[in-house]
Amino acid sequence: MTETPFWGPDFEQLAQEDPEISGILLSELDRLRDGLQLIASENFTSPAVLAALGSTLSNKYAEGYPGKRYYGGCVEVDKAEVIGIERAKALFGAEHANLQPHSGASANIAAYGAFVKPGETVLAMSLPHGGHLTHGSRVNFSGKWFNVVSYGVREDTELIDYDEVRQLALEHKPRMIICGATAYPRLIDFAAFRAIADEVGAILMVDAAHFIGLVAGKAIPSPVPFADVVTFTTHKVLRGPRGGMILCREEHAKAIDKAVFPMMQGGPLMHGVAAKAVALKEAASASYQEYARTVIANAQELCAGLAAEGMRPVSGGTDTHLGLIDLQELGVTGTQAEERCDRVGITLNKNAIPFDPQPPMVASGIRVGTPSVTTQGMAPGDMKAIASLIGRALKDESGTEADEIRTEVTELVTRFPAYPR
Ligand code: DSN
Repeated sequence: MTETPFWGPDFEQLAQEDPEISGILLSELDRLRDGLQLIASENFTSPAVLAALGSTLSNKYAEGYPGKRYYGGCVEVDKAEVIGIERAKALFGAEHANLQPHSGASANIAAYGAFVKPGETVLAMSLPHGGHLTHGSRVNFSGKWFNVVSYGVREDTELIDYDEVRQLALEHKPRMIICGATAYPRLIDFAAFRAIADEVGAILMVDAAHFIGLVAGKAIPSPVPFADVVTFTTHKVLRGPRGGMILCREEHAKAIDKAVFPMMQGGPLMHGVAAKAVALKEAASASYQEYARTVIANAQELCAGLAAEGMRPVSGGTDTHLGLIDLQELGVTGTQAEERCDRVGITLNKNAIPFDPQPPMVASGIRVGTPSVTTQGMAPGDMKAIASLIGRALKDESGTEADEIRTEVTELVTRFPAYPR
């Protein structure tokens, strides 16, 4: 038998050389397999994506872009990056793509760097209403270096208040308007944002991190025709490696590329770039489109099931992969809910709800998402069981039912193995 030509992940060698770390890897795999993973921003990457991540492309310095590098020996990584760029452009109908941002925050820093100078005004969604740290939080570079004006949702509908967005834009004349969120379950009206941006001469940036996988799967409308620039992470519904990506109009290509490198980052992570290319190929398949549609159908059923358990979905439900759930009627805080779910093997996160009376570290809500359970093969018919398990876990203040609930969680996930043994 000839030796395998690929020098890839070798778990046995890791186990021999570093049992401490290999043990952690195995325990984490058990944790993923044995529990319900409902964090809206997580997913289970494919073995092909993991293989690219665990490859020798990790060794290569490749500052610059394909054909214009500051290091020799980039011939192979150049090919991987070009393939990835072409796949991104084709999948999203974009004029330009940059696969080098290390993360969503890095992609957002680059977008600010390309379009806004320190001290200039940016209009973005406030974090307590579902935005993101990089959309102007006072503790983040965005809030420290830029004059960020925030919009939010209406108290009665819990939907983005487009009238408020327009009024604030007219009043403050932002250089850039950002839409996109981390805890907003509804579709965003990109055409409305485009019209407001045009009215005040602003750049429109869409932070599509949470929903870009649904766009890739053609399950929801795309922001690409409306935005000057679209930033996102590659590891959420899109199911790629951890990382970031930027799409933009050709007229902004140079500014974006220069903002990623050399302005914000040094050497790209070429194993990550190759893994992004693999994920983009997977996302272009018909089965991925079916997956994206099921992610939404599952989230809608999960919200309905949680409502039946006495928990209120913010805005009444969801159009996407996530539900934001108000627990006030149940008399349980977000922190308590996260802890009670954790002890039965259900992983989710506490989350502020709009106009939350609690501080963010306590919060009145939870955020639930269906990317991972859908990758496992669960269907809308399975969501009622998950909602019931969450409901029982939350109402079990003393923890006396915890063992029984955990057993039922294990029984459920065993029918849908993540990374089958
Ligand atoms: N941390 C991500 C999320 O969970 O939504 C956003 O950056």
